[in-house]
Amino acid sequence: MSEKQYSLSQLGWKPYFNQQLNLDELENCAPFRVVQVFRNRLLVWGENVEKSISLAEHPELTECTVGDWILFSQTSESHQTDQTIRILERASFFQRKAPGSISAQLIAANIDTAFIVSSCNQDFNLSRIERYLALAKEAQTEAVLVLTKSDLVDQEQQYAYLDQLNDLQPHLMVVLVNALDPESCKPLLDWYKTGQTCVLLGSSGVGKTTLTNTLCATEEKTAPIREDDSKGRHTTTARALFFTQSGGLILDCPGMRELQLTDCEEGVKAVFDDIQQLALKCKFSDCQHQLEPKCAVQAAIVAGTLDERRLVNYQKMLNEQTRNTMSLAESHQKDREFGKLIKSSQQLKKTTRET
Ligand SMILES: Nc1nc2c(ncn2[C@@H]2O[C@H](COP(=O)(O)OP(=O)(O)OP(=O)(O)O)[C@@H](O)[C@H]2O)c(=O)[nH]1
Ligand SMILES: [Mg+2]
Ligand SMILES: [Zn+2]
Repeated sequence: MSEKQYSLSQLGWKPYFNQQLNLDELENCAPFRVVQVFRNRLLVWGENVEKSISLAEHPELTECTVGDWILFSQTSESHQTDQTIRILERASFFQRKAPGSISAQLIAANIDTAFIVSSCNQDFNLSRIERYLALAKEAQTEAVLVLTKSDLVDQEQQYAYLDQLNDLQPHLMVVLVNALDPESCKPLLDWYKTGQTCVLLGSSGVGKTTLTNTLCATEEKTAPIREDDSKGRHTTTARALFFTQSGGLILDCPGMRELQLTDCEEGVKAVFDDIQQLALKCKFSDCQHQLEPKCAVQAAIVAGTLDERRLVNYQKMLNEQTRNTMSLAESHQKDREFGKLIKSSQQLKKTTRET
């Protein structure tokens, strides 16, 4: 445990969390925010204090993700013997299907703004951007698109990227930056007021850590959580929260090679609201927008007002999230049935022994 200089509100504490505490808890407990998750421990920050929590001693906290608030009882002055009361209900959370598994993986919790980072080069991909936007919509979190490496393209190319994003979503907030230049990143600090938490989401190499370093106070460099990858590049391997110069918090994440959606129906539908609206005008209420007559969606594609790529991506994302959500629900059901089976066989053994 070490002393630090931050208040709960600087750490993102809000009335939403305070309301979850009863009078006794308000008096005798202390909330701590998860700043970093390691294999066997959590780094947490509380009022003017930082501490490391062993997951072996607190297995109930294995489910925690960065940004979570944990309530501990304060049984001693030194905070050494604190008991976990509970993980507080999340105001928002980001999740995806864990790569190589059917389970969901929590990416971050209690986020105010999502910075979707893409660079002005071959990484720029509208379908991928739509994927991140759906994630942010599902979490009911404000999304800002950050286009990095603006210094590597000329103005004409910059406008071409901006035009594509404007066509994608006319009111999408877009900030073009050279992540290495503090002056160019200044507009981003507007989203980092004290008590606000932003997450950086995007593929590997787009400049999330560079942005973090530029936006943070100099002593908050993110170097310790970066490793050399096979190509000798530094790549982020763990999610962590940092204070920025303007007093807000920023969560740097490892680049996502695969962002498979799960439990994200509302998010996907919100990102493709234009298609949803068109579908209301199709002749058949269950129109698949393929070869059906009087399909308003296909008519919009023919008229050039809807990009066919968008329809393809919409259907792909919707099917994917339905499939992933169902496999997860099925696996939970199987777990429950297996649990019941074990319980009833134990019961049977007990009754057989007793009789
Ligand atoms: N010229 C230029 N280079 C940039 C910019 N942003 C990032 N870079 C460079 O791009 C490389 C990758 O940047 P990182 O910040 O490590 O990328 P990342 O998104 O954190 O990558 P992962 O940790 O692997 O997810 C580094 O060499 C940066 O110096 C930019 O705006 N302009
Ligand atoms: Mg990084
Ligand atoms: Zn249709």
